[in-house]
Amino acid sequence: MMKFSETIKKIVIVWLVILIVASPLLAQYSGENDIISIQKIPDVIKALRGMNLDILFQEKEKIYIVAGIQDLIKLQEAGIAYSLETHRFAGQSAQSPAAQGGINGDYHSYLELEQDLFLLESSFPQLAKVQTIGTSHEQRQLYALEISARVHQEENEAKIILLGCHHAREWISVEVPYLIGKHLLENYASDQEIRSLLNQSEIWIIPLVNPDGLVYSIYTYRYWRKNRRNNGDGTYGVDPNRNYGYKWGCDDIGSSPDSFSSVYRGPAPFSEPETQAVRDFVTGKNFQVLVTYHNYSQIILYPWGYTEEPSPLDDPMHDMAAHMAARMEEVNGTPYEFGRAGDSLYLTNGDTTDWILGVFGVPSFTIELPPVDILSGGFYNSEQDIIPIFQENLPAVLYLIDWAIEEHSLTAPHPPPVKPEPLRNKSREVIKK
Ligand code: 0X9
Ligand code: ZN
Repeated sequence: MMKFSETIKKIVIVWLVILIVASPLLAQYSGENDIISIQKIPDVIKALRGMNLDILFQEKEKIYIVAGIQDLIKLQEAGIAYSLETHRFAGQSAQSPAAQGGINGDYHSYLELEQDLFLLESSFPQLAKVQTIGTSHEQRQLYALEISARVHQEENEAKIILLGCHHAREWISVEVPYLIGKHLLENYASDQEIRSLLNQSEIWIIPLVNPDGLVYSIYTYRYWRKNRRNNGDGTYGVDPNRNYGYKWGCDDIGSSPDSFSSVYRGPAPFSEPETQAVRDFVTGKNFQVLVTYHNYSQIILYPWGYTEEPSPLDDPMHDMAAHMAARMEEVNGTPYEFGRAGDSLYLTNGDTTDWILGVFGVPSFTIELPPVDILSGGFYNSEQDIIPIFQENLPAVLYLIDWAIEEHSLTAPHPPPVKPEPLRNKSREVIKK
């Protein structure tokens, strides 16, 4: 019979062997994916369809993909050859951002944003209010900043909502809505146009929908996209922009039922605390219009995303996007394309804008911020570009606030008719004349 101490020794050795063998796989599962390239040949393109891979960009002859271990296994099983490209793109992260504000430079971390939102509230107490609208998987607060003249009074005003950072690696999408809010507050007193807009509207800004993902992207793995749900099978993350409840998972084109996928749609519509918070916040607020910021591509997209067919609001949203693009280009000469999401980019289901239009009938836009492609930086924008990108996006928002005010005035119930005053002698005299 084996002695008790020998048994323990054997168990420990077996566990050590398991840990050593499994650790590279575990590292992969935690999200440390690679960039790979695949030759663009018709049979391969056909085979890639329906695999729901995280496609970064395409060149004439190659497709570049962010791939985790499960994706690599899938490709191997399908007999598709790939090359590792991670090192080729590592140089871009070295160029940006500089170290002055921590490893994320001038970009906001979760804590920096939290601090700056409360700073805006305390600097502009009559105009700004911060509200917690929910909590993420890892218990971070999800914040909404309300901006309006007489912010503490309940008023029946036009409402517009700006969202940022559904996708962790899209850092510029935090900055643009935050800086728009800051600009509106800092210029209310001096800028007649902004004063007039804020006197008649409420602007709601949720600059960081996916704080856990952002933290992971800053400190662990720059290309992380999803949130940080522990899927319980060794994989992490749900794509928040596949988790909204309209046409959720209607097919597997652009969203995936597989937990390892970077476009995993989650176990159920609105399964995620982050999307639940947006849903519960938006429901019942009667917004006139929504913008959600992403990057990259320099394009303004509107629903539908789940089909190539036009939505009932296709014409007005096309006109609005055209207006926005024209105003944006005037600022720095940056061209933004525009078009129907499912038609112009690719099909997806469960995204924010389809849900807003599908459930509330409200026009909604995805703005894919710069750069235009991966060769111009992809998910990286240099710190010097943060302000110009905000500046070129500002006139689009001013236009939308104005549009929302007009729309609200047409749809809001009119105030009760003023009771005519009894005619006084003087008036009678006038009538007599
Ligand atoms: O895929 C997305 O969620 C968005 N692009 S990103 O590169 N930022 O991830 C685009 C969503 C727009 N909707 C559709 N294309 N349906
Ligand atoms: Zn995105």
